[in-house]
Amino acid sequence: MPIQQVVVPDIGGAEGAEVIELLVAVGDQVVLDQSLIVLESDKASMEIPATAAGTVVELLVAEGDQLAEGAAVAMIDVAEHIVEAAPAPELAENQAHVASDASSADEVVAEQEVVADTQAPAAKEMPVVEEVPVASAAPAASEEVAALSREAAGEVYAGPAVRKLARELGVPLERVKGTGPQGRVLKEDLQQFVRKVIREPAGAITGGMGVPAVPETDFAKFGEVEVTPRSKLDKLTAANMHRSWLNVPHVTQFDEADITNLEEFRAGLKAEAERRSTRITPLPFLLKACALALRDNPKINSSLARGGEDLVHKKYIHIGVAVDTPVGLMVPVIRDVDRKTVWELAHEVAELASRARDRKLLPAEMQGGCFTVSSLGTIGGNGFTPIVNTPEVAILGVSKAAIKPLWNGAEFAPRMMMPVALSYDHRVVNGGDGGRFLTRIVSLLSDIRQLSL
Ligand code: CAO
Repeated sequence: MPIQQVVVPDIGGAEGAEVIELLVAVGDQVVLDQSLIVLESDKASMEIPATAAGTVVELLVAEGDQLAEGAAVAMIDVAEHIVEAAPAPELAENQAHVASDASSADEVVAEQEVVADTQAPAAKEMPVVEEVPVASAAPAASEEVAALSREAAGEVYAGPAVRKLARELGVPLERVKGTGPQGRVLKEDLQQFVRKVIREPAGAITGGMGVPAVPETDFAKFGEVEVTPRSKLDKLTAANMHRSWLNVPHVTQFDEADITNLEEFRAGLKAEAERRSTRITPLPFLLKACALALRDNPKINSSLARGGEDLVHKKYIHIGVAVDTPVGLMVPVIRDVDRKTVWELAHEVAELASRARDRKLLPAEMQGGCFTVSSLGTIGGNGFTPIVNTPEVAILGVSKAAIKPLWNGAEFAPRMMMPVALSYDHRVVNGGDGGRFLTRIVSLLSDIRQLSL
């Protein structure tokens, strides 16, 4: 039977990625597209799938290996008798096991670009690092001297990814105790350093104005508890939200869009949607409205650069859509929304959301967003304040539409009203900009004929 080599495919621009988990062993039978290993790069994690069904006869990688595009992963003895699409019962069971593991901390999932760099790992992931009293921003004098002399002597060993992360976090590498071979500073060491700094009493960090740590509580003292490790994606999202919350002065503005006519129009598209094997929800109309409003309000389509000295105006309109998945939040990005039809957008949202839930998104598919839409329309609630997905400067939160009485000048008429909330970065967007932008979106949704203009 032919032997097929599985290689690392295009991993979306990642220069090198570490093997962090082997999902199969030699002798395992695999189906087409079954994940073989999990790779983690600086920016994202992804699973490398089998390119054929068969038996794994050789695994060419080990945990910790660094791989680039084209690197050999495994050899598969291609078995013609194995049904490629539908897994055999025992394989299905195996896959269910893999899926149910998805909530464990060891499971790694693709992650959005913006959350990738500052994760604070859970205690169980921490390497054992001896207590070093240098975690505050004001280390003792002797440590300062030691750090400076290490720096001066060029003695800090760290890879380019760790150096980049340290630069982004503003951590002087020479102050981080490396636990790798020959004292090499690892990503975990940086994370440990940052974690310790964050946990230092506020006074130690900034002389009284830092973020006070929340003390740990022994919840078991008050009743039965169960402790589960958080998924990597959850922790990454938490780190990103925290960073955005601390950096961005948020303002949230609320409104309601009268989508009665949109809903009538959408109901009339159901048959056509079936013919096209797709579903049409309010979301693609929303995306279209956002794209037009972004085009008309370029400040919302910008990002801060050079520490706030410059504003980068993007001439493209790429919009991220928050997708709720069993392992956490992901934000695939739809490119050139302004140039796509509502049908194209409906198809793409469904396709990206489905691949997000299957953890098949490439890192590049979660990068480059200019603005984000977070829809809780199916879940309920009449409003929420979304957190800006930095370095974007605004995000739209959509809540569940409901029929409400609206005064039309003569009487109250039942109208389908959809609550929308725009959070924005007040360093860039002023109330007037935000107000104009949100009003434009509401106006476009209330009269969708304008979407075609
Ligand atoms: N009000 C009322 N009904 C709504 C609605 C709204 N604002 N938005 C969607 N719906 C309806 C849809 O029309 C659909 O009903 P019909 O089939 O009868 O038309 C139904 O709800 C289900 O929609 P959907 O969720 O399958 O599809 P979607 O296009 O609205 O959303 C996606 C796709 C990927 C955004 C969504 O599945 C999802 O993951 N949402 C959660 C995002 C999230 O977690 N945000 C919070 C991030 S911050 O923590």
